[in-house]
Amino acid sequence: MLTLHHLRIGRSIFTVWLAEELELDYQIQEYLRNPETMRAPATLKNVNPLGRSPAIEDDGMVLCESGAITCYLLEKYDPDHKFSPRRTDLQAWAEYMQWLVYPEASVFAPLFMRMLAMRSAEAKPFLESYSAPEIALHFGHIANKLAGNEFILGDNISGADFGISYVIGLGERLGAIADYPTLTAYLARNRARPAFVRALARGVE
Ligand SMILES: N[C@@H](CCC(=O)N[C@@H](CS)C(=O)NCC(=O)O)C(=O)O
Repeated sequence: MLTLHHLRIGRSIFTVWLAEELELDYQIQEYLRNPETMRAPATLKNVNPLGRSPAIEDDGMVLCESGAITCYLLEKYDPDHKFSPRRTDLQAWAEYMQWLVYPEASVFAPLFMRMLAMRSAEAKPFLESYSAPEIALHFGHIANKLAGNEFILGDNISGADFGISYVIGLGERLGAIADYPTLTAYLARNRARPAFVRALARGVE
């Protein structure tokens, strides 16, 4: 059976949400962060050498990186392409891939800088002078794309919505989305989906 290694608090709840959208048969292995360092427990390194979550085990294979896990799960468990365009529609697929990799590749870094600055006992003006305009750039970009759309690619949910929801949720925790009602509404809509509610019942955020 598919095993999903889920570290609280973090991005893996969005993989649990995807598993629920796909109505997969899976089990969750849950990990708690060290409350002082906020790092993952060493046991996660028994799963993958980087000790990162999400990670999945399926058919004897261990896979990390949330975007790669999304692609794998959809390739295997979404043969009708309800959550991604077919590659034969090359432009639609390329746009989908762009939005799928964008959260981890571009949006996360300035959010992480803010998180570290907020956790630091001393002010970090250099970090904040870089991260604040970058966060505004990315959240403005996502809000523009979402304007009038229910999901990032239009009327239908896709694999790209899981990572986008993660970075917006992180932005919410960091107090960075108050100026973007479009993002707040998108997050609320996604969290209200039955699959997300089921995900939260199985693996707390
Ligand atoms: N780019 C990776 C990032 C994975 C990652 O860093 N996950 C965090 C949890 S949200 C983690 O495992 N952190 C462990 C630690 O910092 O000790 C992905 O998209 O999966």
